[in-house]
Amino acid sequence: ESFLGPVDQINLDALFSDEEKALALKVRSFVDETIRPNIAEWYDNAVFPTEIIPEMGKLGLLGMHLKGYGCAGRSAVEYGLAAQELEAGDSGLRTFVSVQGSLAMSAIYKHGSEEQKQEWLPEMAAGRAMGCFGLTEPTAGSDPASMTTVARQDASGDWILNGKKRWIGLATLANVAIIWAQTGEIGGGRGVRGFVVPTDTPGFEAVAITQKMSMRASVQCEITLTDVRLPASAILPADSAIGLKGPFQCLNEARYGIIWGVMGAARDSFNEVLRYAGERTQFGNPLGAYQITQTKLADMAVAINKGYLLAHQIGRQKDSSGTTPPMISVGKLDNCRVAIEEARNAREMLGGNGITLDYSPLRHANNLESVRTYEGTDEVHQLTIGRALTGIGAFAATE
Ligand code: TGC
Repeated sequence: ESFLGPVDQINLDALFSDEEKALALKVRSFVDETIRPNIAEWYDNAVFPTEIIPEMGKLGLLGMHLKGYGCAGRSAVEYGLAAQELEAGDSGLRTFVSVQGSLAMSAIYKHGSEEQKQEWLPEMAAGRAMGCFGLTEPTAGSDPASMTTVARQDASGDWILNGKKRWIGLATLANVAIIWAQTGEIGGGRGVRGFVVPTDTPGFEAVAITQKMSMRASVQCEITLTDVRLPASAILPADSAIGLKGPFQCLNEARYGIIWGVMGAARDSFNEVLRYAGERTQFGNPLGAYQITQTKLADMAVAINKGYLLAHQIGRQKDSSGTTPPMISVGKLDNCRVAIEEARNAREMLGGNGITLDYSPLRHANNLESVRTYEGTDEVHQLTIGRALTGIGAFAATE
């Protein structure tokens, strides 16, 4: 049987090495033992379980694609496989791993000084320190170039940060925040720079956003920065971090993880409804004996098989000659679309039972509303692909 279970109708199993499959199964055991028995309660009570973070560190899941500094140095495909196993548990927990590894740690790894790397990466890889990534603002979502958080250097060389960030994962729990701020004129992408901000710095305040209907086993926050004073050494110094390409290179990593992650949520929804179709009897037969159920299951499996193929192709590409932003956009756009549609289809097939937390598909579908929106909405990715196809940027009406 395929390591991906019954959804694998095209021998996807053969695309992966024994080592890759062993890693996926190890992460699956962690999810089965630690996340599955508790996720309904965490979701219902809006709890993010910080106690499982050290175990994630031991499994090498934090910054797992980075090399050195206590990180696991795994391949892109292995990282993807781990992401889909985690998201089969819950998108909120995969999101933590993405924010920690692909955003906060990647920012330090790609753009940080040696001192910044030594100070933060080993602690973050072990799960002893948590990070967050502050790019989005209350009025700057799809258009981060319009950010109004500013960093100004005073005569002593210190940086002073002022502004607000919103929708920032894990900020109330984080020890360190990567804050992107405008050092030039507001409205210009090239003046954007990143700063390593210990969250106990005076003037840094994070408040959790409550009453969410999605990602309930995770925390999204608003950050207020009021005269946050940082030493000159707090800036991410690398040339690669000058301008918006600094954060965008980190977003590429997180978007890549999503391409795989959401397939885990789709696969879990499929497994749940396949099991149900075998057990639930109506009009004298199990639901699975009705043609209408079988055609739905078949369409779900076909869509999920294609999603895995897309993730696999982009993953192998990333491990060989690298990816381009449009490639990542193709995967993020379509795999999110497929995952949310299949999670909703699964909910529908579960009937009334599907609206409870006894079954995973509606929880997945609700989570995927966030996943589909963050790290670039459908439209941002469609327009990224459109720009690659036509050579014309169509993000702004005046472009
Ligand atoms: P544009 O002119 O296209 O680019 C500005 C500079 O960046 C470079 N670039 C990239 N570099 C690497 N990877 C990419 N994917 C890149 N895309 C662009 C580009 O070459 C240029 O470099 P240079 O050297 O010429 O300066 O920028 P634009 O302002 O026109 O924006 C284009 C657009 C719309 C695609 C971009 O703004 C975008 O991707 N918007 C979506 C933003 C987004 O995904 N936001 C989510 C943020 S995540 C977050 O804050 C919290 S969610 C996670 C959590 O905490 O839970």
